[in-house]
Order: sequence, then C-alpha cells, then structure tokens
Amino acid sequence: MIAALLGAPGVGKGTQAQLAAERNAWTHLSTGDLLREEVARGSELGKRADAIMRSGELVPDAVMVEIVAARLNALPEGETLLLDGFPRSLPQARALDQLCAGRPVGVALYFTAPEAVLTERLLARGRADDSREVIARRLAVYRETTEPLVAYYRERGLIREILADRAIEEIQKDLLRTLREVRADPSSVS
Ligand code: B4P
Repeated sequence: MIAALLGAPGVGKGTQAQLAAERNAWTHLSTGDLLREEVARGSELGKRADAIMRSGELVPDAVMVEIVAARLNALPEGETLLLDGFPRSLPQARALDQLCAGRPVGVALYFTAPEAVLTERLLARGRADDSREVIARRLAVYRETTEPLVAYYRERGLIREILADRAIEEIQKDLLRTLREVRADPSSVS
C-alpha cells in the first residue's frame, strides 16, 4: 500500500514516517531527505535544490516527479510505502496518480497542528532552511500550493486526519491504527 503523508512544514511527517518504517520494516521515501543527500553529494541537482530549499520555495515539479518515478519503479511488489513530502502540489499529485496506476495511493494521512507550534518546532530543529523568515515563506507556500491537495484527496475519499500537536508516541499509535483500519477496510477513508 502507498500512504501519502500530507501536512505543513514541521508538522512531523518525517519524524512519524521514519519511526513507523523502522519499526515495521516498511519503506520510507522522503523527498526532503533525497534532496538533502544530493546537496551533501554536491551534485548538479543538489546545487540547484540547495538554493531553492534555503529560500523556502519548492523544487520544480518535473524534477521531483522524475526522482520519485525512479524510486517507485524500484519498489518491490506488495511493499508498504510511506511517501513523505510528496506530492506537494497538484501537478505532483496528478503525476503520482499516473505513476502508480497499478497500485494507487491507498490513504492520504493529513497531519495537522497550529502554525505557532510548527514555527517553534522548526526554529528548535535549526536546519539551514529553518530561519524565521524562511519558515514564514515555507508556510505561505504550503498554504498556496500544497494545502489544495487536501481537497484533491478528500474528493477521492482518501483523507484521514492525524492530530499532530501531541506526543510523538501518541501520534505514532494513531498512524498505525489508521493504516491497520485502511488495510482492513479500504472504504473506511473519507
Ligand atoms: P522536508 O524535508 O519534507 O521537511 P518538512 O516538511 O519541513 O518537515 P516535517 O513535516 O517532515 O517535520 P519533521 O518531522 O522534521 O522539506 C524540506 C524542503 O525540501 C521543502 O521546503 C522543499 O524546498 C523541498 N522539497 C521536499 N519535497 C519536495 C517536493 N515534493 N516538491 C518540491 N520541493 C520539495 O519535524 C520537525 C521538528 O519537529 C523536528 O525537530 C522534530 O523533532 C519535531 N517534532 C516532530 N514531531 C513532534 C512532536 N509530536 N512533538 C514535538 N516535536 C516534534
């Protein structure tokens, strides 16, 4: 099953996906981590992505779709995939539908928390793209470009909300319970 994790920067998608993947031997695909690996390697893509990420903008859709397509092609049959940070725009969501036509997204886990909480978490994390000014831009980009995906997946009956302003283990329990429910009854998503 493919589970797409949606939500604002700092809502904890990466934290939850990493934990669930480690504990259950699932695949965690984080587009943010992939980009940061490219930056660390000093590749051409990394050089372009670094400047974009530091400004709070999104890397172009075509680049991201190509990266994700390669990973999806290599995914073993029947694998559980936690797709963290992709899609982040409507063109990416449409491309994903095409890419995984044979095994479509089974659930979109929509993580929510108040913006003040997100900002505090990101400031505490202190990554290169976590300055107050860049955080504000990333939250604005999220509202403009990524939030419409909630309606996109809701129309398809795939949204499950995860309240993410709680302790990490509580959220993790909720995530696992939700995935179990969806597996047992795919029509339980709303
Ligand atoms: P990402 O790496 O995806 O980062 P994120 O959205 O900021 O963080 P996330 O929600 O995963 O929060 P985390 O668990 O780290 O993106 C970085 C950049 O890459 C983007 O801005 C963009 O430029 C580019 N990019 C990535 N994907 C792209 C795409 N598809 N298209 C275009 N561009 C793309 O948690 C944050 C902090 O909170 C951590 O310090 C954590 O320890 C803490 N935390 C987590 N859960 C907590 C909890 N329950 N309580 C308290 N603290 C918690």
